Amino acid sequence: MVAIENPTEPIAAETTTLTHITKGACPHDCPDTCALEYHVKDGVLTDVKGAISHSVTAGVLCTKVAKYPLRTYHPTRVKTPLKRVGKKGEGKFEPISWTEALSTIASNFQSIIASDGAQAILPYSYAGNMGLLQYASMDRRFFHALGASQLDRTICSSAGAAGLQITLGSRLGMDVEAFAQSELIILWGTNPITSNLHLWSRCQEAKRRGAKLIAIDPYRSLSAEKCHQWLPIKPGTDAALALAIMHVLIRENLLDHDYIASYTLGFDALKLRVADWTPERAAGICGICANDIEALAIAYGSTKKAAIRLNYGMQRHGGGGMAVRTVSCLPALTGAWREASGGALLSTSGAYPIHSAHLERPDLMPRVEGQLPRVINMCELGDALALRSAPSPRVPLPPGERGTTPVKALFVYNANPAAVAPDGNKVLAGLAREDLFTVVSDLFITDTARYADIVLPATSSPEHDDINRSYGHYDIVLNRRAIAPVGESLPNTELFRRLAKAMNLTDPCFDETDESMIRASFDWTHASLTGQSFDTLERDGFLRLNYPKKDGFIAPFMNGDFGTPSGKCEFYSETLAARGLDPLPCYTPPHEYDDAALTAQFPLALNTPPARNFMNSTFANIEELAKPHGAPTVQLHPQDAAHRNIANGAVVKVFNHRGHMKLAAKITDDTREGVATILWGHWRDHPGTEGFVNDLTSQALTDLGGGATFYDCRVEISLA
Ligand SMILES: Nc1nc2c(c(=O)[nH]1)N[C@H]1C(S)=C(S)[C@@H](COP(=O)(O)OP(=O)(O)OC[C@H]3O[C@@H](n4cnc5c(=O)[nH]c(N)nc54)[C@H](O)[C@@H]3O)O[C@H]1N2
Ligand SMILES: Nc1nc2c(c(=O)[nH]1)N[C@H]1C(S)=C(S)[C@@H](COP(=O)(O)OP(=O)(O)OC[C@H]3O[C@@H](n4cnc5c(=O)[nH]c(N)nc54)[C@H](O)[C@@H]3O)O[C@H]1N2
Ligand code: SF4
Ligand SMILES: [Mo]
Repeated sequence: MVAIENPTEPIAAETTTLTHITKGACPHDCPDTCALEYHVKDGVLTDVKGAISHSVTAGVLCTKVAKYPLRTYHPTRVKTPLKRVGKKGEGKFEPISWTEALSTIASNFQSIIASDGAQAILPYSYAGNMGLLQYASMDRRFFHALGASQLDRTICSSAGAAGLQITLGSRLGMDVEAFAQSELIILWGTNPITSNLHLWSRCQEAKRRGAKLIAIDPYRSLSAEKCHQWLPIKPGTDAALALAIMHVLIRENLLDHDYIASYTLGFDALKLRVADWTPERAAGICGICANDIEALAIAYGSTKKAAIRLNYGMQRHGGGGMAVRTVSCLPALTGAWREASGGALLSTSGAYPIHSAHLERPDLMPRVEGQLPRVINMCELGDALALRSAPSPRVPLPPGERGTTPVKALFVYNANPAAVAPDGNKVLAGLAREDLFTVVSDLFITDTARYADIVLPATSSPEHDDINRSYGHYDIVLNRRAIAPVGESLPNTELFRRLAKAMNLTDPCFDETDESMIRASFDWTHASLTGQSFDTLERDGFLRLNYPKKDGFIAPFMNGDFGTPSGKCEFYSETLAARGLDPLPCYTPPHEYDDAALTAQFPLALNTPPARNFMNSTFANIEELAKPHGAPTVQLHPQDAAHRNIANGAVVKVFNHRGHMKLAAKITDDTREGVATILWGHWRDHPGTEGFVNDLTSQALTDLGGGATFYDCRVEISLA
């Protein structure tokens, strides 16, 4: 028997053997933000299912979350606060009480503030949990009130977000469900079978209806393999390809002149810009033959129901911001935005009227001589911990003392920088500093937690309440706690509420409950929520925002409505011109390709996209998911392997001037010539390996948005 639990009541010890179902939201860093059902029997989470009534989820979950109880009840869950008793990195800890943990943190923070100022404290968090409360609420209030250094959270999407903002004026895009009706789908730098399952199911539906699917990717990913055509582009050259597509569209007059005249800015300048971007010119850069480029452009320009799913592959290069900007110009040329099943989708995260000023309280930040605390770009953590200042390119540091304050305390939550941050050797050297006081809140002893002075146990989503937006659809999804916290673990909100008390922070915002924050997370008076209420969200577990619709699907730009300064899709951007940047779409080569000496020494490009069974480094410690993936390998094209006398299965050393990794080679033409691919997500110290993927990657930043350049990375490979 199944009973629906009243989610607002406290969780009592179960006296019956009924299965209770509580509505949840997947908190992981995935565009799908599935609506979940937590199945609980006798107080124990027995199963997690996808909500059938939620149209995007449609009752289907990925393997990772379908096995969620394995993670929630994993024997290695951290169940109490811990203090370090071994050397940093050794991973030896002893349990302590919450009282001792909080007072140790408070006294260390207080003495660091007294000696070096609050900017010597650096919070480091990302999207281990994307619930609005667990991602950014009480934690931000706490660090703002302290006056700690600010963290620029750039590791994932800031380059693409900047590219979209310049061109479209917002982070909006196609409705994921409309892909099922598309006639042509271009998967451009994305592998949805791995990273966007509910988009892939719509692509399959479109394929069954006769749509053509094309993947543009240097690697024949699981998704590329199932497309009609795979175009193995050289990494980091997507903008050149897009410029040549525009050239052909204009030459062949495959344009929607009315859409261009009504809703775009700068067409004449764009026409001049792409005049010499012939397919032949782009072919020399992209490594795709001119005929294929021509055919792609003609196919693209021949239907309005042409959908581009662009994603992070193209962004993680020096020119990543401009690449996204250039690709996102395409649908305005052909008028594909007029159809719900045409257009482009990178992110929908800009759709939500989030009350972030209330949740995060940036007004609590103190000003010194009129200046807010410095900003440190998270991609530059290695440099920041090397006692040098790490100014953000977006927020220049004021000259003087404030810029050179060393980082003396690091507070990590929702993140695992020892594994995920670039230039890993520098990050580890920083984490190993004896004079760095490190706190890590996590569910597990991750690669980062091994370096912590204090580890704090965190809850998983069935153990706390939250409210979620999505970056892949237009729904709000509510998460209600279904079970009691495992051990002494706490939600991030409660952890920072208690820490604020321990540090004598008296602002009443530190007393606000999770329930009050959940209800205040969105501006319910905003046009996108007209006719909606918290009560309907509570009843159904999810609700869809109001945006203009066509054929039942959201079609955000069918009547223009761009969020740019001109209100148009800006082929020409005055904003870029004012910043001294190229105002028109252009091709910026990757940092490490442009460097002839580096390319000679390290002739291969390293591509490290995520593995299917993991979520970044999350889940890689769950045997049932890690085992089917197997040990990490470096995939190498047969030609590249032959040049180096490398046989399939041989142990090789992948190296550059930053670091190395030893692992087994897999010889395959799934990866294009000149590109070595490692599916990423394993933790450090995987048996049979030495070194680590992110010891090879660079702290260099993208052209726009100060983003990470993980895939802009030259290496050489030799037999180990
Ligand atoms: N299972 C699983 N799902 C995930 C994640 C995970 O770790 N595991 N991570 C989540 C997160 S944080 C994110 S940001 C998203 C990422 O989502 P996506 O960006 O869709 O990432 P991938 O699915 O790896 O697809 C990236 C593809 O880009 C290709 N690529 C690399 N360089 C280039 C290039 O220069 N040009 C082009 N055209 N392609 C290139 C890679 O070979 C790869 O196939 O996925 C999310 N979902
Ligand atoms: N080489 C290479 N490196 C990459 C990438 C790549 O493609 N290639 N991708 C990059 C991208 S796109 C991203 S987004 C980053 C991801 O980097 P991170 O956001 O650091 O992602 P995870 O590795 O999943 O680490 C999240 C951690 O948060 C913990 N966590 C989960 N929920 C909670 C909670 O409620 N409270 C607390 N306190 N902790 C919680 C999890 O257990 C996990 O250890 O990695 C980047 N690094
Ligand atoms: S990780 Fe993505 S696909 Fe899997 S349950 Fe969560 S939102 Fe859905
Ligand atoms: Mo990401």
